[in-house]
Amino acid sequence: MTDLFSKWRSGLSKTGKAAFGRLATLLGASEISDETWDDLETLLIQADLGIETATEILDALRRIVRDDGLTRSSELLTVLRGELRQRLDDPPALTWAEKPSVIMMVGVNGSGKTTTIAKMGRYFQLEEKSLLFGAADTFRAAAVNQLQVWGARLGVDVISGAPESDPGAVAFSATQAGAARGVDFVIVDTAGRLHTRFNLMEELKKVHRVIGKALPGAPHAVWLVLDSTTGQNAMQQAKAFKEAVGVTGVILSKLDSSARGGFAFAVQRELGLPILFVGLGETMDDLVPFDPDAFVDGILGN
Ligand SMILES: Nc1nc2c(ncn2[C@@H]2O[C@H](COP(=O)(O)OP(=O)(O)OP(=O)(O)O)[C@@H](O)[C@H]2O)c(=O)[nH]1
Ligand SMILES: [Mg+2]
Repeated sequence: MTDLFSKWRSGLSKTGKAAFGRLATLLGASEISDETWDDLETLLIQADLGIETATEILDALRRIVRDDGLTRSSELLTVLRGELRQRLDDPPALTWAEKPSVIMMVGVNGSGKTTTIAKMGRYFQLEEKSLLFGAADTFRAAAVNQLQVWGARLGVDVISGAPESDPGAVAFSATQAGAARGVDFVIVDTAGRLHTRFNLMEELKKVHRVIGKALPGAPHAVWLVLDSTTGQNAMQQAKAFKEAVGVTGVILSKLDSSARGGFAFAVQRELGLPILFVGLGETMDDLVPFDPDAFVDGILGN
């Protein structure tokens, strides 16, 4: 547990230093003034909370300050911590009724899908689950290779097709193979695509449908990997993917590289999708279940 906590802490150090770190100075030992409010507003927006969330939090803080008669700006920090925490849901417990459970990974180019699949593999293996990967990113030969390298390290078989073969066909074979072999999980990698590219989004829908043909009820989860450093722009992507393939959960990658971090709040508010895991680095051990308390502590510091 201590280990996991320090991972959050060090993973979020960039956000802590850059966006939220200035809070300590801002909310020093002074009286609350108009300037405090102005600075706080700027800071929350810069931290990528999104205008709506930032405004809501400021309104709530003003109300509490008025009702409780707070005068010291240092007292605001505690209130802020509570307001931030309250806006994040605990991730739902994941339950897997089917064997295999098929998970499809989607997202724009370079968001971290393939790396996250390796991390998921590691995560499930620690839970003593068996896996199979499907390399349905047939767009680039290097993509299949990348997954195979991770597969070899983990000892997970990778089902792939010939270069430039149909991604649906690969997803179909992987799902069927997973069922035939009786593994616990099949994780299907897909090619990164811009949410604005109509044909590519249609192709993704087809991959989704074909998985369902290979195994009725599959995929059992569709996880969207969002790059935390993208900030508010990722919201449009997320909505498009959600609409196209019924995303069931979000993974925030590269939270360790993000200087903002407030993105998680916007995801929670605007997408109505649970944040399940976060990526805090590039190795296969750098995936942790989303923990709202650790997250808020990590960005605000203690
Ligand atoms: N720092 C950091 N880097 C990450 C994280 N997740 C992924 N990366 C890096 O981001 C880059 C892209 O990751 P990929 O997993 O290849 O992304 P992808 O979504 O599969 O990319 P495409 O298949 O091209 O769409 C790689 O250099 C990864 O090492 C993370 O949580 N933290
Ligand atoms: Mg990839």
